[in-house]
Amino acid sequence: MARNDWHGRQFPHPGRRRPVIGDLLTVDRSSPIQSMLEASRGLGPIWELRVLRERLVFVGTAELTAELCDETRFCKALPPAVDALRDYAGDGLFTAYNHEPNWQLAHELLVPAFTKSAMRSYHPVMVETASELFDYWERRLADGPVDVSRDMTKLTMETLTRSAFSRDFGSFRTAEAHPFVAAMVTALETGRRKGTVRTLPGGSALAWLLDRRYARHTDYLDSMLDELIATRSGSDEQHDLLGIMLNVAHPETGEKLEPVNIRYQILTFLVAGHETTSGALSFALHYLARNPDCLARARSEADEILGDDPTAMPEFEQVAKFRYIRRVLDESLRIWPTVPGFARAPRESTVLADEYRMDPDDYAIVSLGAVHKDPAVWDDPDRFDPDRFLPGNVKKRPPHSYKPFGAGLRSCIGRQFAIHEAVLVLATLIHRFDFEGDPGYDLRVTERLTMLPEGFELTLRPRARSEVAAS
Ligand code: MNH
Repeated sequence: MARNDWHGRQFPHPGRRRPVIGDLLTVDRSSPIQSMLEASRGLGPIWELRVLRERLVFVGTAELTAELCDETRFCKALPPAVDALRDYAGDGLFTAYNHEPNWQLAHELLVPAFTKSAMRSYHPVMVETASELFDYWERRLADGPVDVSRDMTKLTMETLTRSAFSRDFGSFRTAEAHPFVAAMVTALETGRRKGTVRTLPGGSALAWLLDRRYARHTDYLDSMLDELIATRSGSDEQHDLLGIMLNVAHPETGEKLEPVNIRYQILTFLVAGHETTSGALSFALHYLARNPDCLARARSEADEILGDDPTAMPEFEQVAKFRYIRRVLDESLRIWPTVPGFARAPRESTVLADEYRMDPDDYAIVSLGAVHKDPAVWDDPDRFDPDRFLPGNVKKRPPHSYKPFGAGLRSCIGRQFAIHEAVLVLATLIHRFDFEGDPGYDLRVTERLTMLPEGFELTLRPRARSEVAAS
């Protein structure tokens, strides 16, 4: 039986299905996620798309998501677009199959690097990097508005390379993004296309051609990884993620990560660890610029905690006190989950929703864009309202109705890291700067591996000490 056959069960699909290409015409190449979501409206809680030989089954309700998040019955699955990333990320944490021993080993070795106490050691790096971005902005005020996604990506990339690999990428010394970003986006895009062409007759030849065409980028990534590791060989320190990967043995088995797996993990952290947070920050700034009342509340919280000096930076313990700003972040990730979905497969044959038989080689994709706006759970779902995340309101909602960091054992290892960084940056940014968006700007979202606002600019104005004190 073919993978994802669901016992021959058919699900609703958008109109216009064609022979051979299936629902390909409903998928816009430049914004596949958004066009697929758009096409699924009105199809009900579960729907499917066929793209060439691939069949994708999506769920879009909190109720079905809750069932799929039950770890006793379901586990992570890798849909083709994620599977294709294995060319670059192999059995690294994000792309490993559940049964691969390197997942367990890397998970156990690296979880200590993501505990609350570990966050304490990244905090000064996050503070320093955010200050550098703000100084960089102040030096360039005369250049006009800033491109928010571009600069948030610089910031999160720099924070990640400094905290995980103790490496300064020099992002604030030039206006352009680090060449790694372009190389990565191209490599991943190639991976995604390869995932599609491989399902065609003669697909592996096409995949090889794609590889050749983009060899320059993958060579660049390779040499960057080599260099990153080479600068650390011979040292046995374990103060960052790279140090742990190179030098720590499992306390019980004594096993260490193999060099090839370390390369996969570095690439995984570079990719998983920056664009996701950058998008979350950019969407949050978009909504703050659009909602003056929310901005006023967020700013008064920042001013109260940080005091009169607009350049003040928080202590580690203070970051958890920005409760309203945290709700702004949560609400932004509800409306625009920067990782738009995740896939789940049954551990053993089972029946989903008492109705749909699933075998372990069937999988469902949780469409977060739909689940986070499920009208059964979210009132007026398109409205931006951070107070949905007041503890009393969270308790009233069914579990698993909000899943921006995925589910279970394979959920996001970097969640605390992302939240600490994003809250810190939002609080200090609105404390130090006043900003204005272009009132004529309509949110456009680009899709790389994650979702990012496109063409979103802010005009910044540093706040004076007297102004902060008066507020
Ligand atoms: Mn992250 C897995 C979302 C920030 C490293 N991340 C996941 C998954 C989601 C996710 C969803 C689960 C995917 C799946 O089930 O297939 N991650 C996010 C979001 C942000 C984020 C929305 C920011 C906002 N992630 C980060 C950061 C890091 C990171 C920061 C690293 C520093 N994420 C990972 C890794 C995994 C992951 C590694 C894979 C974990 C595993 O499978 O063991």
